[in-house]
Amino acid sequence: MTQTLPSAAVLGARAFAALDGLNRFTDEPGKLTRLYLSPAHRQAAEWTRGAMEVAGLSAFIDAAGSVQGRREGPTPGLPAVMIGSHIDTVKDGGRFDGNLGVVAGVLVAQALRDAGIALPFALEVIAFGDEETVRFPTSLSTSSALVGRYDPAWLDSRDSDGVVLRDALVAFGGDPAGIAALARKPDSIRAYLEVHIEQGPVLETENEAVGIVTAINAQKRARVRVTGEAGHAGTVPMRLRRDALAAAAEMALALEAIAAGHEQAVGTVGVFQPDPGATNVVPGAVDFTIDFRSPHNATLAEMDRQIGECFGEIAARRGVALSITPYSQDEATPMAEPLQAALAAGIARTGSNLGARRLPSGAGHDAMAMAKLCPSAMLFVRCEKGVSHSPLENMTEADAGIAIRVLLETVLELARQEA
Ligand code: HGY
Ligand code: MN
Ligand code: MN
Repeated sequence: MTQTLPSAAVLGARAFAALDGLNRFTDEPGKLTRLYLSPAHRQAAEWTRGAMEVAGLSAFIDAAGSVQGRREGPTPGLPAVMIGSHIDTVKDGGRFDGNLGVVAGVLVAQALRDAGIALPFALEVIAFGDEETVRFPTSLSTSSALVGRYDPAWLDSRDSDGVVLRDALVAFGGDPAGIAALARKPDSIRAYLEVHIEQGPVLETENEAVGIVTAINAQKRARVRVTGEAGHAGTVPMRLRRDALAAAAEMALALEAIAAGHEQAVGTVGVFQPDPGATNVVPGAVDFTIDFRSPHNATLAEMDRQIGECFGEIAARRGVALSITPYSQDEATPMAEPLQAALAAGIARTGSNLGARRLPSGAGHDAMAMAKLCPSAMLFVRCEKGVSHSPLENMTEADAGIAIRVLLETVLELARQEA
């Protein structure tokens, strides 16, 4: 068997062909919407399992809905180097967020198998299913299952249509009772590597194809409910109103001001649902979400305090009731230094013209969960104007190929270290 490895250009072409195949599966024709446990997620999981098998991995869809593929090392049961990302998307999302990292893992496995290169460890590829946590109020639930931090309360959570996660998981073909058994022992995974588009402008601005993630920002999300008093839009005098929407709007602007007050922090209201939502009715209630993040845990805690204080003051002044229900929180997560160095070595082996820019991640990733179990690292790839969570998300085939070749070289670097 030859020892030749495919060039970055060949890997890029393969990656784009694979992404075309994977991204046929959507819950909204004409858009890419693939929510956790939806019919499109099931189709995508089946496609991914097949692609893993073609690449020489034995693959299955696990109890939580992730797709796991594995090829043993010289003897069965050795610790694995795991390559992964997610195949769920946001609503009307981009083709590359998550999907690229899964395809990258499959192509690395295929290239090593085709070149007849045996590794001193097992190789695993995983496609997580609930990284976006768009459908249910969970937090990286499928990667949390792998690291033994699955919260059983998630099974009772409901999506916006009232569907219970447990029921959706059974309908998907998952097994709520089998989730606990997915937890891996810490020494069973030697390293977790994730390739992901940057979803920001730094690499493009600095004309770098790839970059090494130093840490993933701390983040917190909560559901907020403001309850006032519904009334006739034409007859209730302004001074007598307890308008829930006006109060919630003031809170949204307050979150924006709090985030703007902290260097590198961000704050977003992404969901905003007035009730009853009729033109001639003063809104009696509003449900909205808050998502706030910072590179520093202490700053996130201070923002949390400010939000509680500020929202409480607005509610008291306006005579409305307020409930804030946090559902997701992750500390700032540093990426393993030795794996950052291995990625830098992989970059150096891929192209002398490539930089090894280190940068933080403002976006969350499954690597935040995996880092609680094993050394984890991420390779960022340039994307057009840094746009993501949008159908305008784009990148070049050449950059995809460079990133996958870097990943391949990094796995070989870990193999050299092991030997
Ligand atoms: O929201 C995030 O940071 C990630 O894309 N789910
Ligand atoms: Mn992602
Ligand atoms: Mn995303």
